[in-house]
Amino acid sequence: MSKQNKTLGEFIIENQTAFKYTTGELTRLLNSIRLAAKVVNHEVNKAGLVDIIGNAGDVNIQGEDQQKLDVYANDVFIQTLIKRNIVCGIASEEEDDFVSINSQDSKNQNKYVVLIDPLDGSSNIDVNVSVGTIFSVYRRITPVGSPVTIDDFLQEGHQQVAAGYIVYGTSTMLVYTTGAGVNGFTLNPAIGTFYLSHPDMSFPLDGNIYSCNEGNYIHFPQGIKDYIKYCQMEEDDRPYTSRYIGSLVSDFHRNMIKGGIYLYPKSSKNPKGKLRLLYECNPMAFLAEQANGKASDGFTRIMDIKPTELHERVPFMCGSKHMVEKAEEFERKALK
Ligand code: AHM
Ligand code: MG
Repeated sequence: MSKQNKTLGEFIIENQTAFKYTTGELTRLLNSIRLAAKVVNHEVNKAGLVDIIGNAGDVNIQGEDQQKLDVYANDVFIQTLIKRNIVCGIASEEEDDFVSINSQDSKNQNKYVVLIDPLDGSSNIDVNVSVGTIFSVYRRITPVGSPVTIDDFLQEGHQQVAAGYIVYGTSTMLVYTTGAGVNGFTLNPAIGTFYLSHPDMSFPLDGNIYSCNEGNYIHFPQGIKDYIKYCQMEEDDRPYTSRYIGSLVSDFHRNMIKGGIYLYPKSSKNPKGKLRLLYECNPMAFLAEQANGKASDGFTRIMDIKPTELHERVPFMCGSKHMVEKAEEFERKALK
């Protein structure tokens, strides 16, 4: 069988021995995420057909309206992981606090915690634009068998053991890393199987796409404004082209394939940035670095930031290495 014909299930099993802490637990965890992704994909795909779009009426901890599919995706991922008894804790963008999980015998022996954004970019759902799921996995640091604590979730990004995303796009893909490169799998919806379609994904070192919400330009820090002007300048291989879907997973996915940079800087509107460190930026940073790219807050490597709260926000830039380095250079220059 050629490498491209491999299914995600086969790939996970074949690669579990390469993972240094292997006990089969991470394999079961990834298989559960694969299953939940298929269930959510089914629902996302019929969003235009049934009366499921629109606000659920709840407001989450960040003061944003939740949409029905956000709630649905949250339930599917959390319930799938809880019922299979493979994690000891879950934190989600849609939950104010982390969930501590007890196994049937009430002594949870599981080692992993999962942090998840069940449906990112959900403001795009009702206009039929791609959305995504982002996940991040850590080994707990508190003793196995005891209830998880906030410390198990507030770990630096470089401690991640796995991270990935699902993009519900023109085709649905699951892309993940366990620290040995990045591989992408495309769902064949007819038979409900993910196939390895994008082995060893890698950001080109340079690119010509910049992705940011330029509507916020006036509120950006000077260094970011200068970098955007640099992208637009007629010189060498520039001007670059601007592409912004407003759906992090989709913008990241395109930039990884074509070469580009995604920026969500801090601004006077969002003084700490908008994106969440633990379940948006860290997993994307892990994937970026594993794919020869780079992720930072403009000054510091994202995966070196010490988290202080579950729903913490950070400025974020991520993508082709040379492009991120250039944007950092402008940020530093503007401070002098
Ligand atoms: P969400 O978690 O509320 O969906 O917000 C995250 C999304 C990202 O997917 C996207 O890149 C960004 O917010 C878009 O924000 P904006 O509309 O301010 O440009
Ligand atoms: Mg989100």
